[in-house]
Amino acid sequence: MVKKKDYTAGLPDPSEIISEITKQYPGKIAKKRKKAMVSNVPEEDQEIQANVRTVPGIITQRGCTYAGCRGVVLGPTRDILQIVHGPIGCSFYAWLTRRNQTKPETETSENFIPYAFSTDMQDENIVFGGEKKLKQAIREAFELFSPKAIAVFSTCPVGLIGDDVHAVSREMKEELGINVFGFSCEGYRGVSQSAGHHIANNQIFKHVLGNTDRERTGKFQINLLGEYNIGGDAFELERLFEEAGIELLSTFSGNSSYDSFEYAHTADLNIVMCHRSINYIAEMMELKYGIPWIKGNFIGAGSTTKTLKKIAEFFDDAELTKKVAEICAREEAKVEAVKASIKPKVEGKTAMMFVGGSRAHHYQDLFEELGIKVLSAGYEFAHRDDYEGRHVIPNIKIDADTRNIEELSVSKTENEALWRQDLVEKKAELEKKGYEFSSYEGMMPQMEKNALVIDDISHWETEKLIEFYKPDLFCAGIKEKYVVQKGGVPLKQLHSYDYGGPYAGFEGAINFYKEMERMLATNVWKLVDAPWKSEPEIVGSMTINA
Ligand code: CFM
Repeated sequence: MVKKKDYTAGLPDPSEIISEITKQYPGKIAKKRKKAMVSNVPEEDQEIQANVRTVPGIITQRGCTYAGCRGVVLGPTRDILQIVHGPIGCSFYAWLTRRNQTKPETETSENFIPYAFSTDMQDENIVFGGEKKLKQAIREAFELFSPKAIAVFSTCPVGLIGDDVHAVSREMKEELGINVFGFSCEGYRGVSQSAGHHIANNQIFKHVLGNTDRERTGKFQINLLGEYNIGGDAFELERLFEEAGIELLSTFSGNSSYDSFEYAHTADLNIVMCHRSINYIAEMMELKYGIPWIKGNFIGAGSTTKTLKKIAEFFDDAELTKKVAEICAREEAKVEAVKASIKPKVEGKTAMMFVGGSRAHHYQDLFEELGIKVLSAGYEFAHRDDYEGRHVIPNIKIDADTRNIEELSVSKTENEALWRQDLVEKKAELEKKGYEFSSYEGMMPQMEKNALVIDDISHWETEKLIEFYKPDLFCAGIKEKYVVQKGGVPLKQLHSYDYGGPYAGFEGAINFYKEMERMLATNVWKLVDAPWKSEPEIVGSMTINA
């Protein structure tokens, strides 16, 4: 049974646990890992090491570049036929592994999400090249499904043997008369899936976004960037926008369609939800079309209200402002009623979260609403700006791994009709009044003093932190889930939501509160005794000190 610690007087200085953890590592590794651990002082600028290579063998939570491109950014899109060029194993990430939901317009509309398309490369293709097989696969897919667009994703061997997926895509585009484009998103291309986000952003921007100019269909047109419809999150947000009279043109990429990517440049405002995975498209759209972006968060009822009101403030329309206020008041009342019954049961509990590149921050709002204390948090693959805020971007050292990823040079569109001078002026005017555009403060300023912030946490560090903090809840993913739970601590998956959700918006907040009640207001975890406490285990030690 895990004995709980008392944190009512504040969080303990974590330097003791940092040195306990790092003393187990060989010297160089200890030095490197220490830079990724910060004892938080919210009002100070503190530097954390992020977006650098993982120490080999350390058991990271991270995924690969291909996963970030194919699985994360493009995965939720239903009608781009996505072919993975590589051995079949890589298609694990292409096969409904992220609980992306989608709602095609009609029953017969295209939806390729339930399929996994792969070239299934064999030894022979590795030795003699796989381009021929890829062409065949594209033709076969076209004949069978006649999609509007086909995307090709490179896995590690493709880059190693030098297959040119871009040349093949160009040739097939010509031959088939549909949009065909490729991604050089080999797993090894960057230090994590974050590189894959950037590559995905670049190629969508180059090959899709802006292809169709569409007539205006709504008075207030927005795009939602970095919302991936996990567990139906996007459906809840679509409901709110629709009622408010806000036209959601395109979501990148939850519940999205190819067409909506093509006309996304006709929006008036971009709302960035996951800053890590999609800030590139937001920035490029502003440079090319003059469309401004704001950071939003729809995780947490309070954040949802704040973001909706910020959108209304941007459009500055009396009717919209009134409608948004009405919706927020009505929904918040529903949320409050549920919160009133659940909060007393979970208030004062403690949580730790090590997730992705944005949720470790976003979910802190939901925990705050319930009075649950966040002891320690970190991202798997975020960059310093996601921790410390965008003001550090000019100071981030660009290393060889980052230089390896193409940085598109984007300039103002030559099509005068598409350049939104009106929005440029609106932005300048609102900024004078203190309205914030293009800004993100990052996770650390919101965290408590002495909270331990760790980037790219390892398995060993996870175990030591649980021993030290004895949290009531641990948030991570499926790889961590069962080890942590066998130790007597419930784990909430914040990637797939453990098949629950949605957790976004007001209905999402209610769902999350109920989930917290289920997980935290129970005595069942006290009955779990870790098997390794009573059964013999193998103990190893390091023999090198590199
Ligand atoms: Fe953005 Fe994501 Fe996340 Fe991410 Fe992800 Fe994800 Fe995530 Mo898993 S795009 S950074 S690469 S919010 S798949 S929908 S849950 S790690 S925190």
